[in-house]
Amino acid sequence: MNPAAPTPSGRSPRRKIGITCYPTYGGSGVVATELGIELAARGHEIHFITSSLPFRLSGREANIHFHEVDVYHYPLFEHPPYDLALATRMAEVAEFYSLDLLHVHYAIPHSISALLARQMLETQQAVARRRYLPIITTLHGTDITLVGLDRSYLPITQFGIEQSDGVTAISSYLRDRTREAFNIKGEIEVIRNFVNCDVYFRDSAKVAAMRPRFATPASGDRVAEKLLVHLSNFRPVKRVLDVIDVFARVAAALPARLMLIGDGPDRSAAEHLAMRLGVADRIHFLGKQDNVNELLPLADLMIMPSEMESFGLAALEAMACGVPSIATRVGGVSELIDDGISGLMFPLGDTEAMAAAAIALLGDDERLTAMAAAARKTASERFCSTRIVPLYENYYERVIARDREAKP
Ligand code: GMT
Repeated sequence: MNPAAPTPSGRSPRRKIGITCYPTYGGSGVVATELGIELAARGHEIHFITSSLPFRLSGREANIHFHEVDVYHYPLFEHPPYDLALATRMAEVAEFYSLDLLHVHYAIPHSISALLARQMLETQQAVARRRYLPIITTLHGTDITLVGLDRSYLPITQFGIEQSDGVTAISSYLRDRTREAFNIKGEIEVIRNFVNCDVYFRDSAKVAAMRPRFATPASGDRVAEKLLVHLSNFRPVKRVLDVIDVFARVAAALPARLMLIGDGPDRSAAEHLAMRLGVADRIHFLGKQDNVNELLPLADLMIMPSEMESFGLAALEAMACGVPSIATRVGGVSELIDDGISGLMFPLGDTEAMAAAAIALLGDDERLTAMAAAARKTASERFCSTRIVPLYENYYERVIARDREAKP
């Protein structure tokens, strides 16, 4: 491998990095895509190898290339083998573009496809073309806490983790859980979720212009409506029905509206419950949205009552916009939210306590403003991309150097 030239900033060698993730809506895809965008902006050459264009990419960004994985459908295949098509494309892209490493997000099946690609490159027929391709796997959450624990996936998830050249987890909680559930002895680097604080922030003029579309402002004797928000992929683990329950209690106590951003399996159950509780006309079901950075700052409060969050990226994005969260004390959420200061945490399912806290907070402007400021401060001081992305760059260099030493 030739020594890499430095990036324009001179902070890190310019690397050619392949990134694979789920390109549709979901936290791991968001992190992978935002990471690619940030790395490209820092001068690295990024190659997304995915089944479709990741949803936050336009495909026209400088230093970013997109390689679509095409899966051949043959009538015999009841389940077309995407993992194999992905491995083949990974190996091709790595060879054709001389990638320095492959960074895969979400263990299943991406780490396994990457291992196959690495083996294909190592054992090419033409000896001169043989090379070692380092693989880094980033664990995000349900790949470990849910899917990976199913007996049909556990051994192969463990294999993918153990055979990767580097493994990162997005919280200490997830690192510890992975070690314990999969009996992993090797090192797992914790690199937490991040947010671009120049993109996610509250612009008062924009909020003043847009918020009236979602919540009625004060006028005459009428007090302003409060605006709550929830952002997720509406999977059962997100407990969207708890969001509706909390909101219905809040709306019974004070004038309020709710923005629901996202879509997924529990959407229709949420619509039914909203109708049954008589709050459907106070809820904006916005569906999947691309520019959530324009919507989040409009809100006063985020509701994240998840059954599990290994970190809670949605809450972080809201916090960067000055919106604190009412959240459940699960998984790695306490690594993000300082209870009582930058947000509030409750036991899973305690919608009564969540609603009571929301009502009290929304009725206390001074406390709400202080919590909003603390939320922004946490995001900007601890989780901005400017702080976290260099941790990935540094980790890449350590893995590449270690592999070079072990496999000269
Ligand atoms: O279930 C989701 O929220 C999607 C999931 C994923 O892997 O796509 O998100 C996980 O990764 C996010 C980004 O790293 C974390 O912030 C979320 O906490 C995590 N979700 C869960 O653990 C349920």
